[in-house]
Amino acid sequence: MKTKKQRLDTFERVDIYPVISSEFCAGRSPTYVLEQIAAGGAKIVQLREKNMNKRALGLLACEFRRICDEHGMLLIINDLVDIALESNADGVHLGQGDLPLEEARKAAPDLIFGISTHSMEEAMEAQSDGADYINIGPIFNTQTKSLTMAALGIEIIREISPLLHIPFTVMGGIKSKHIPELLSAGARKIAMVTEITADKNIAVKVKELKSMMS
Ligand code: 3NM
Repeated sequence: MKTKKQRLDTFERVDIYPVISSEFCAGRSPTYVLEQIAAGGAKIVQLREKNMNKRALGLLACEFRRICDEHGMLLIINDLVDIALESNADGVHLGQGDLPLEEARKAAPDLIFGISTHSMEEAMEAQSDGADYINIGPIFNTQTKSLTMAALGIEIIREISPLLHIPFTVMGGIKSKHIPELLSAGARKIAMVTEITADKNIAVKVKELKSMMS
């Protein structure tokens, strides 16, 4: 099993952060999509399933673990610490309404914990609560998640990033055309769902995105 330090070292090198939900895989299986993402050279994946029963999700997470191990990729599970432990994942991504970080950490001290944040206040709170990384979003409008708040816009990255001493990802409506402006605002880790998982040729897409970031 990897140590938390090894996991964080790999996380530091992440550029593209693909998030897979089976409902956004354009009719293909999530494991096929993960194989393609791995072939494109991604170093991390998040499994985000909101409507799957626990047994099916546990099995899928174990399949993801096997594929991630073959490619030296980190596996992050959305929301569920028990599924992350059962599948030997590297971390958990928590939303604002999920299990409090302190409690989650007690259950899984060696895992990386990321937290979704949607404002300066939430970002500062997650950092002081001890998150290993945060996500800032939604940067642009997205149909992928029903969010009550308006898109934050790129400027928020310039405002929040100087105050962070932990890594951060950005997310929400991000397409390849946005990469240059996100980079110039200070983003270095870019999380995407549909731009990657709904693409016809996922491996080529991931390679393109990575080359835009290097
Ligand atoms: N969380 P796409 S935005 C799952 O801002 C999720 O916290 C967000 O999907 C947040 O890349 C989002 O297809 C969906 O727009 C992002």
